[in-house]
Amino acid sequence: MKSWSAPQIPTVSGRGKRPTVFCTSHRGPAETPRKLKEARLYVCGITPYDATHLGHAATYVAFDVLLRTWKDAGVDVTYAQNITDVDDPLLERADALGVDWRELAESQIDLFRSDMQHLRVIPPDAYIGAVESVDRVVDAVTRLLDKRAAYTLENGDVYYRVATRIEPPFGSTSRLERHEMLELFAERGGDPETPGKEDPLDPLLWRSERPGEPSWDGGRLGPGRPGWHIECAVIAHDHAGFPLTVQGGGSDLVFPHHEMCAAHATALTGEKFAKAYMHVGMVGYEGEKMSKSKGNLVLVSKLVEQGEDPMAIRTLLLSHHYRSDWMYTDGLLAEARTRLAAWRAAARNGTDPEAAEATLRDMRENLGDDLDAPAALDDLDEWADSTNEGGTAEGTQLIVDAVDALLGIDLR
Ligand code: 5CA
Ligand code: ZN
Repeated sequence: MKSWSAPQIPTVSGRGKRPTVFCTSHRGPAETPRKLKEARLYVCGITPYDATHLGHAATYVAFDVLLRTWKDAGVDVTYAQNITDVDDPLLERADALGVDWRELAESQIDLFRSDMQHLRVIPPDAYIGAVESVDRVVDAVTRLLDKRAAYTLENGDVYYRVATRIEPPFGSTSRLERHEMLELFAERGGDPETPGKEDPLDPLLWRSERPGEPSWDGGRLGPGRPGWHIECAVIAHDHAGFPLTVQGGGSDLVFPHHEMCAAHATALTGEKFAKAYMHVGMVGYEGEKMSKSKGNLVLVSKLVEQGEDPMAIRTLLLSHHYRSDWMYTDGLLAEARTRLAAWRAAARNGTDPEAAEATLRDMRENLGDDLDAPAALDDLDEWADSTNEGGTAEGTQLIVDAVDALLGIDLR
């Protein structure tokens, strides 16, 4: 699938630190090799039916900062992202709107691309849809059946057996208790009640053809369509490779999605799925998580259409640590706008080159420490307060380039 145009990234003198990131599975800092030279990043992409709200944007901007921090540290990154361009919520939404599901997906992916471009998010190297991966999914599900890691119900639906012995074992990604897993599975797209399943937690791998639903040739599986978790396991395998250095997404994906992706991947290949799992906190609005079902969406495209500067939106997103949950308010966006204006005003003044170097060092230090973007923005506030006569254009140039390269905020 076509992605979007990459923003220019200026080169900045010196090197940043390889960032330590908090890993959900370790419940602490991920074990990142000090000499990490190459990284494989997979970030769960959108289901194209309600793009792009500020929660989505917060997630992709957070991984964009990881990518930028890695690049600044000289790490070579292979980055893949999927698009869940066929799944229940998309089909249901298309039905409700009375439009073709393919048209809905296409228009929402277009919107997402333009939003990512406005927010200066670096595109993945591989941007891959579920639909274009059906053959690979069929192959993977067939192999899981052959390995007895999956079974077929009478109606032709294929399920993964969570009891399959794998190393690391099922449950080591989320480290939840079984009762917590059962609760989340039911809440987040799982079907614990389906009769005939061996374990209520067993997730769907292949949904056999139903009247009125799209389907593809599944070979031995019969016609049908892919389950959600196997889609990401297959795309991550083919386009980034195992073990991923970081598997990422919002915290709503910890269970079941990332647990199941890891289980499928390991059952298929014998390899560990990811060395680290990075999860972004949930953005909410008016007291609840931002989501289509709650009807409380603040869309990036709407804000931009109303004349909002995308760099103010980016500043707003970066002023919250990626792991925190937070509530959007219009006041927060106004604050971000004011801060951005102060930095831009400062960029018109000269900066003492030594002070510029010190600001760059501080920003690199803060981003190296679990991607502390809010602290890096505080460094910019300090810089903006201290620019004045006696400074040079070179000093300012260094800051402007650094803010662009590291934080993706264009102060020009
Ligand atoms: N297609 C799947 C992933 S394979 C999916 O979850 N799509 S999504 O459109 O629902 O979400 C896209 C990304 O945004 C996911 O990483 C998800 O975790 C994240 N996300 C969704 N809602 C929020 C929110 N309110 N705050 C922060 N991140 C969110
Ligand atoms: Zn995913």
